[in-house]
Amino acid sequence: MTESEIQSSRSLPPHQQQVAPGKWPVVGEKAPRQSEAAWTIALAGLVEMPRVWTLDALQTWSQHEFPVDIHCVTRWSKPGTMFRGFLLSTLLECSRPLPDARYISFVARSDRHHSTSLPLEEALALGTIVAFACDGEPLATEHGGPVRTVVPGRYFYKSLKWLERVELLAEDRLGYWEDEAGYHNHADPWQEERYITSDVDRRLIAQALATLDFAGRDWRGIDARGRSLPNLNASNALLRNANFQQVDLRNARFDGANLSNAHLEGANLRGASFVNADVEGANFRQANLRGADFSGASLFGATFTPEQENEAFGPAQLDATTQLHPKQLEALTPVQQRFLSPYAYDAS
Ligand SMILES: Nc1nc2c(c(=O)[nH]1)N[C@H]1C(S)=C(S)[C@@H](COP(=O)(O)O)O[C@H]1N2
Ligand SMILES: [Mo]
Repeated sequence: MTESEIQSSRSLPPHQQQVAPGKWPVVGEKAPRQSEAAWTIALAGLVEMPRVWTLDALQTWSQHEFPVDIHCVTRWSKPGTMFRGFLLSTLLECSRPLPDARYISFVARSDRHHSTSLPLEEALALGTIVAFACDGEPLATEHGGPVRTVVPGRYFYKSLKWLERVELLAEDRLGYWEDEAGYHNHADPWQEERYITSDVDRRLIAQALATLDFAGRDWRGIDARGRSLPNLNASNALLRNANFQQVDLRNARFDGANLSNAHLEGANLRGASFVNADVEGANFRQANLRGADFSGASLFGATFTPEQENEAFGPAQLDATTQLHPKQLEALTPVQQRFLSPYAYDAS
């Protein structure tokens, strides 16, 4: 087979297009921070032994070739790109992550301290590479030279140019694009996880995420997993099929909002307000609902506790401060009714 036959035999993720041979678009920052200081790479955070290496030292480590299919979220792909370097796991072996380290953040030697993050386990399982060369040449500056990370199997914004710092964290710290532009934090191109919402003005969503003001917005299907949105104001917002799994939504206001079929599993909804909201079919398993107010909310088909064994999410947490009227339980399955009845009372 010729090279082009090999390339076309490989299927691309949905809605991606292969770049012309020899082409490689430059995306985002074009150059690292100007600095006289020697280039060093630090490994910090939740590790037994924090380390700092000079670039020269790292470059002497044994290197290998790794073929990678690049998929940029802006819809170009460059399959079969050959990166040269070593695996992230090699770097981590030297410092031994502590048991609490669940996330890894890569920070760039760039003016805006550009960064991106991944669950640590995922970064390792995907075979993240610390790369110094590409297709037989040292990495060009605009493509992250002298050293970048490459994460196979994720959109290319998870691959950081000009690596300066690797930090292990207990809690996730959203990366630059993920935070500023609403890029999806999971970024799997095969699932088209491009943006946390599909058809919204990105500046609008960036602004709303920064100010925590979703009031009255139509953001059906928004995927906000892994965010932290305490005190969010989402009154009267249209949030059907939204995904707020494991999101910090303490004291959030969803009064009058439409959350039908929304995913709120594991969310922290302590003190959240759902007054007159539509939460039909919404999933509240394992959510913290202490102090949450469901006055006047429509609960048809909503779930709060598993209906079967071995479900990923356990029962929600409620207590005497959760506001729920016995009448509201009538719209629920018997399993849900039995679970909720100790917490429902008539406050009038
Ligand atoms: N330091 C830094 N790394 C970055 C970016 C950036 O702006 N700054 N952009 C990301 C994005 S969105 C993409 S698609 C790739 C682009 O890499 P390239 O310019 O080598 O194609 O780098 C990623 N890493
Ligand atoms: Mo990108």
